[in-house]
Amino acid sequence: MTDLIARLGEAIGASHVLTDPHDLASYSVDWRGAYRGTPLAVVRPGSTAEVSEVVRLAHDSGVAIVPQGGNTGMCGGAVPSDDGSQLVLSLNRMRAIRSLDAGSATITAEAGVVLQELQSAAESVGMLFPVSLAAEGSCTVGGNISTNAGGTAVLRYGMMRAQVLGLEVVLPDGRVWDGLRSLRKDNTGLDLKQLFIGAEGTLGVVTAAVLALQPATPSRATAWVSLPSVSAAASLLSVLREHAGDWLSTWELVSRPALELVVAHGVPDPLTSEADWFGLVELAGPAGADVGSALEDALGAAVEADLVLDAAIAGSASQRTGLWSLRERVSEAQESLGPTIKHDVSVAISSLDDLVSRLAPALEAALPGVRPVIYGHVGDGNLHYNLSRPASLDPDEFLAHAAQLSTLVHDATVALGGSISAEHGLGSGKAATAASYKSDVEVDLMRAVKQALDPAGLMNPGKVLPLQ
Ligand code: FAD
Ligand code: 2HG
Ligand code: ZN
Repeated sequence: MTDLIARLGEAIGASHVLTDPHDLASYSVDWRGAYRGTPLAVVRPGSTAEVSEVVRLAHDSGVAIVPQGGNTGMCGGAVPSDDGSQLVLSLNRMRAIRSLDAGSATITAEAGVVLQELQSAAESVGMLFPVSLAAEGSCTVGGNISTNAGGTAVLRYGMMRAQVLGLEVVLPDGRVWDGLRSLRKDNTGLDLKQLFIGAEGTLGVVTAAVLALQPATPSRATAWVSLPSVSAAASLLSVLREHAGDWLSTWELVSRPALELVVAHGVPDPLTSEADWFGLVELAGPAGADVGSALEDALGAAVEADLVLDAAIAGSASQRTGLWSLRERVSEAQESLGPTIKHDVSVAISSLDDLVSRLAPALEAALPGVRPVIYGHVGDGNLHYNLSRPASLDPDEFLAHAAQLSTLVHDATVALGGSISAEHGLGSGKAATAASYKSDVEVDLMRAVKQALDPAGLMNPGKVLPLQ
């Protein structure tokens, strides 16, 4: 291995091949501290040619590679194994915006560009890059593509997959596939880029992408609402769509326990409602669009129909930021309670109420006092059904129940025709679980694709598909 490290140093510069345990620390653990590994080394190539050379050298030595972007993933996908045998390939030096074409509404960005930098680049030419999530100050284009990230504007713009027009990928043997096309229409055979989107680095390293931009939406109207039930939240979606049409860009749900956590972290709640459910609505339109009136009309109709109990509409940019914090800071606030058993499930919007009402008694019976902290992207049928520990248990005692509790959540979701991973992917944490719910045919197809692209099994092994 000393030989490989030396050759990697010759290829990309010794200062970009990290082996000192102190330098490896932040690349070896995910942001929650839930997944830990020990890399052989961390390599930080600065160009596609360097990524290609690193992957080729590793391939020729039979060494596995774990691509890493902002390391904000939820399922351990960017964390190496703990046996010191895998190279972490960080994309954080590949941060160039290669081109920006406002006329064609496209941007070509390298994989290490941070999502917020991409959004700012789009804004600089009066356009919008619509994928938005609370980790946007750290997560990267390559990570967003590789996890097919969702976020808070999916109901209007779709997930990351919907934004990708073209990709550049370094294949597991080091060859470069230049698929950086910016075409809206291209029916010349298989749409190969789709294989790499959501593949979590198991089929190759994404080095750059052509992404579609949208018209800017400078007119915004934002409200925080309280609701009588989850079924009201689902019905409200139709009312919002009736009144706002395509201006509806966000409809997010927050349960009372989730709200209480954020409020305890200092974010003020503008409502004094005793309700069990709350939500964030945002309409966004072009300059001059009367989104404010549309929001007031929609909420008026929702109050009439007993779907909304109370509402606070942001009157300024700072109030808007405050309302967004009530939703976006839940994840961080829940972390302060200690280990969380996370679930990222989706069902049809009409089944959300059923899911929540089935699970509450089942979880309480399995572990009395367990605390569901439910929130998520209700407009997409996607809930983060996260569990915090009962006061009576210490963290290890609580985590000993993880498998049993997660099986209850996942079984109920699948029984309703849902998915056990709506937007976070599988990583190492959920690979085996997902395979257990898929048919043999589906798992065989996934293995066949992996075998075709990565016959040596060196690209992020054990992620997405469990090792055989
Ligand atoms: P990483 O964590 O570094 O990697 C994720 C996976 O992609 C790994 O398997 C890794 O190997 C692979 N990968 C990374 N870069 C490449 C590349 N260039 N080529 C090939 N493979 C690569 N996610 C959502 O979908 N919606 C949300 O609303 C959301 N909110 C979040 C809020 C918070 C506070 C946090 C911390 C995370 C949130 N996430 C959310 C999860 C996370 O931000 C996303 O999964 C994000 O897309 C990961 O990007 P990253 O650059 O951090 O990737
Ligand atoms: C969100 O929607 C993220 O806030 C994070 O997807 C969810 O931390 C989580 O479980
Ligand atoms: Zn989410």
